[in-house]
Amino acid sequence: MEQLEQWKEQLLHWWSLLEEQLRQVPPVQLYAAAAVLVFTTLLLLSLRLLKRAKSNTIVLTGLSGAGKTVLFYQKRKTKPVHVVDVPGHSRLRPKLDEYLPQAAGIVFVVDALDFLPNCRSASEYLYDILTKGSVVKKKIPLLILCNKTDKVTAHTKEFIRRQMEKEIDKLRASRSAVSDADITNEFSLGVPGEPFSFTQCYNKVTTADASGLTGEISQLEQFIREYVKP
Ligand SMILES: Nc1nc2c(ncn2[C@@H]2O[C@H](COP(=O)(O)OP(=O)(O)OP(=O)(O)O)[C@@H](O)[C@H]2O)c(=O)[nH]1
Ligand SMILES: [Mg+2]
Repeated sequence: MEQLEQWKEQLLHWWSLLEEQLRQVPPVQLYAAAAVLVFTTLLLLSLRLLKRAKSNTIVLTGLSGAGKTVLFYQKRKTKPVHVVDVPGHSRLRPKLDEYLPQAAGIVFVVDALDFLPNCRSASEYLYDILTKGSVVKKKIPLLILCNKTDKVTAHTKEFIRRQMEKEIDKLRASRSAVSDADITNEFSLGVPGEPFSFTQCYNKVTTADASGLTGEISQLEQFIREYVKP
């Protein structure tokens, strides 16, 4: 109780000091300071709103040659959704980080025809995406889109999913061994001691089929409908 009184006294003392100080400052300066304060608050608020409003972007990623650009043009023929096509070449991959903050969903395009020789590098790229802070924190849903299913020799999405889970499981072991020096993977994947499965991810990971060539993209459309509010 006594302490509370002491605090009150101290506070009143500071207040009177402040008042005295303020009286010495010309009023114009006070108004200017208040205006700057209000202006910055408004600016920050509007920036925040703008960021949220822009979150209707679907980001297409995947290795070079997976068929992203063909899918991109197929998608453009239908409903107006903001889709960005990030080239798979490793030198252009940093572009992805620019779009992720606005992404409502990520579509990871896989070449289902030429899958096996590319399985490792595709899994590595996917691993990097799934451990990014911007993806994990916002739980951005990711669709593994197995493209080129117009060809009979294309692998099924179940096969591709299983192979990529196995590959990521191996990567997880090798990456965590060097993780102290490696800062690019901000988060770890899966449950330690358990075989990796996409169901263990913080964000929802699903699989689907498509053919950019024949325009069979109904499962892609469904994913977009689910996560992009018109
Ligand atoms: N059979 C078949 N071929 C396809 C399909 N989609 C794309 N292709 C072919 O695959 C090749 C690569 O397609 P792109 O769309 O350029 O690949 P990308 O993913 O944009 O590649 P980058 O821009 O280098 O990252 C082209 O020769 C396409 O004709 C498909 O659905 N079926
Ligand atoms: Mg392309």
